[in-house]
Amino acid sequence: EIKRIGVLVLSYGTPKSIDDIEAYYTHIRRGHPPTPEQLQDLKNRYEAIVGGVFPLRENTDKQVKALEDRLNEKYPDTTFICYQGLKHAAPFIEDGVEQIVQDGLTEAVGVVLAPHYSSMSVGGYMKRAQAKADELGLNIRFVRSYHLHPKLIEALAERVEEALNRFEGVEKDRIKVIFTAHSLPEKILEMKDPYPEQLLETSRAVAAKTGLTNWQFGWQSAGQTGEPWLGPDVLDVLRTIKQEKQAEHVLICPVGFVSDHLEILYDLDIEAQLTARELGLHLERTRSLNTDPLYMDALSDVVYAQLE
Ligand code: FEC
Repeated sequence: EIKRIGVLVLSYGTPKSIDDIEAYYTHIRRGHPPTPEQLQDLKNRYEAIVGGVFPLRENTDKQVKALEDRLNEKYPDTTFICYQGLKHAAPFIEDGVEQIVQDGLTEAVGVVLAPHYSSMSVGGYMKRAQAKADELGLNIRFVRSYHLHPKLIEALAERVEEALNRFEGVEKDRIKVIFTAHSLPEKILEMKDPYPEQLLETSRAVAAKTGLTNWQFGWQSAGQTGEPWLGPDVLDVLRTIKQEKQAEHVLICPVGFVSDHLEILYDLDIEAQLTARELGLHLERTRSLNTDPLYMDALSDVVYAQLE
C-alpha cells in the first residue's frame, strides 16, 4: 500500500480584499486594531502595488501546487497531499492541520515558505501547528530551515547573475550587492536566535557562487513598534553607499523572501527605488523565486528528508 503523507505548507498570508485589510492587520498586531492612520497607510501601500491586488495569495497557491507536483513526481513510492496553513489569513495554520486530519491522514510534514529560522517567524508557525496537531493527534514533523540547500543557493545565484547582466557595460566589481531580509526586533539577539547568522550564511554562499566581492547585508521592512529593530535598514544602506561614494550601481537580492508580495513590490520596488532615484543611484533587484523549479526541488528534498 502506498503511504500517504500530508504536507502542511506554511506561509504568511495576505488579505482577500481591501475590506479585509483591517482584520488582517489586527491579526498581525495580535488582536490590537491599527489606528485609522496606520490602516490608511497600509491600504495605500497595497493599492500602490500592481493594481491593488494581493499577489501573495496567488503566488502561495502556485507554490503549494508546484511543490505537490514535484514531490509526487520525485517520490512515486509515497503520495503527498499539500495543505496551506497561513499565519495571518484563512486558511489559518490551524485550519490546515484540521483539514489533514479530516482527510484521514495520520502523518504530516510541515515546511515554511521562508528558508531562515527565527523563533519569531518560523518558530511561531511551528508552535501553532504543533499545538493543533497535538490536540487532534496528528503526527507532524517540521523542516526548521533550509537556508544553505545547494539548490536554493543555485536558484539565488542564477538570479544574481541574471540581474548583474542588466547593468549593461558596468563592471561587476562596481555594482554593490545588498542582500536583504525582513528585520525583526533587536531583542532576538539576546535569545541567541539563529536568524541573522543564517541570513549571512545564505548571503556568503550566494556571493561565493557568483564571485561577488562588493556586497553587504541590510535589513528591510522593519515595523514601527517603538522598540529597536535590527539594522542597518536598506534605505540607510543606500544613503551610506551614496555618501561614501561606494558605488553608483546597486543590486538588491532579498534572500529572506521567496515570493513576490508587499515587502518586495512596495518596500523595494516603490520605496527603495524612490530613495535610490533621489540619491541618483541605479537600483535593480533580483527576481523572486516564486515557483522556480530549483526552489521546488530544494523544498521537496527537505520535506522528504523528514520521512527517512
Ligand atoms: O503581501 C502581503 O500581503 C504580505 C507581505 C508580508 C510578508 C511578511 C513577512 C514577514 N513579516 C515578518 C515579521 C513581521 C513583524 C511585524 C510585521 C508586520 C507586518 C505588517 C504587514 C506585513 N508584516 Fe510581516 N510580512 C508582510 C506584511 N511583520 C502588512 C504590518 C504593517 C507593517 O508593519 O508594515 C510587526 C508586528 C507588530 O506590529 O508587532 C515582526 C517576518 C517575515 C518573513 C518571514 C515569513 O514570511 O514568515 C519575519 C511576506
